[in-house]
Amino acid sequence: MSKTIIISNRLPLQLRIDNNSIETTPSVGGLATGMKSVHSGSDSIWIGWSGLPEEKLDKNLEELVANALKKHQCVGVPLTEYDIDKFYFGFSNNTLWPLFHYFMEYTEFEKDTWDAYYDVNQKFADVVIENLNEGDTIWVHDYQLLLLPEMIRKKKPNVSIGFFLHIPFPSYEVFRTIPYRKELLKGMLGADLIGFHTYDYERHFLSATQRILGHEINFNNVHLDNRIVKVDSFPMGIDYEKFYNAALDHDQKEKKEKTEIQQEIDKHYNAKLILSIDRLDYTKGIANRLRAFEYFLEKYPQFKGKARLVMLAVPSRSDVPQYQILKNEIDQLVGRINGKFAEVSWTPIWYFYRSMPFENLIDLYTSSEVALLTPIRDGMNLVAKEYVASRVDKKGVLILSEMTGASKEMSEALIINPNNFEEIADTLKFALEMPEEEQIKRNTALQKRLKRYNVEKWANDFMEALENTKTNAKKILLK
Ligand code: ADQ
Repeated sequence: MSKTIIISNRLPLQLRIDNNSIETTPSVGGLATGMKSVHSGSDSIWIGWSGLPEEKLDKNLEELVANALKKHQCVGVPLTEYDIDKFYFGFSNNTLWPLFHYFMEYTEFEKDTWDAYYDVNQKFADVVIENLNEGDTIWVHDYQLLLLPEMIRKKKPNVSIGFFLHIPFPSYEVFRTIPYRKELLKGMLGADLIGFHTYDYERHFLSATQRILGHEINFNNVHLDNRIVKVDSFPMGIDYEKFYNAALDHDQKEKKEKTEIQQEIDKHYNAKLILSIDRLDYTKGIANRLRAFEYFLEKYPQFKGKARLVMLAVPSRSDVPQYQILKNEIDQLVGRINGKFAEVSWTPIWYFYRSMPFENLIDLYTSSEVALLTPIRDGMNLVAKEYVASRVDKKGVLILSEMTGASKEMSEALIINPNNFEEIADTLKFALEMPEEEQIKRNTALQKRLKRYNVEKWANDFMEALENTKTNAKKILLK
């Protein structure tokens, strides 16, 4: 029986070694949820790193881990601490991540991290080949595995391969600066179908392919010597029902069942909440947001005591120096702004630096009158969609950076330039004063779209397009 093989850097579960036994907890991230419909059933496996470096595993533990993974239809790729350091923190997060988000000043080009990136992609390819049968379909995810499609194709020329990039693909002028640009493009072009969140990323990729590799492009088809690769956009959605239903349950909770955070929010009901949630990452525009909020309080002092920024930053990549610098900058900014404006009964910013359980995320989504999301660059931004899905009464205003993929589909949100503090301050005022009928009108339209294009539809659309790609490519080649 043919199967689908999903491949991503990390497997969709967390492993913990406890006294020679292995505990597994499923991941709750967007990708894990999104792929649920593809990964469920007996005809699919997921290949990725387990999160445990080789050095931590003796023969016995290795077997235990493999068995635990097998129960969840997962197969591990063995990575060493060196691999993680050079491939993950190195080339993936010090080269590709900043460059693809237009942070050229943070981008490092190091030969040893590139070599490790190549070697780890090869390790993934080896595990895939070991698990691959004739007729299987492969779906590779994200920027850590750009070389993988070609590596698989070399060994298995006829297999059907899809690739999806979760972050932006930068414009040609930025992409061309990377020394390994040809290798990276060729790696991706090993796929039959390459998917992006937006049409803009798709165009950037096609333009880079044409100018760097000289391939002929026909609409969104790249013509190679003996194959055609289709390039298309598939904007990722969310598990709409999960957020909507959780918000519905939340609203029906009796007072005594409320979480501590919710009780605290209820006590401060006289200040409207402006929410932001992101991983602590320089691409998310957290420092900008704080400065813009400070400017807002200066420009519109009538909101002192009447509005509060609730900022949740989830720790991320804290071994990378830029992330440590950013963390310090944010700590200082929050301290300074709170020190400057706080009154006995009101603190302008509530800042949480941690991951929160799902029910607390729902507390925040359902209690905030405004969501203020200001990334400098963001492939999609699922938080924007989760906020809107959680507004059961259809009230609430989404302010969203035009640099996010999500802004392309969410035109009823208030779209801002994250570098324009004047615009952010004015938009915040406008949002806090927006009449309820207008909020409801905007959210009704947004919810309708999010409900229809949910994450399951995204995954199914991609798989369907992958299935059709080979047939269509053959037709074009025969013409
Ligand atoms: P991320 O950069 O991680 O993803 P995002 O799309 O916002 O960004 O997804 C974050 C996810 O984490 C959301 O589903 C959110 O609910 C969850 N989350 C946030 N804070 C949390 C917390 N404190 N506790 C638990 N969960 C939390 C990358 C790209 C994005 C792209 C996605 C999907 O950078 O641009 O949208 O992949 O393709």
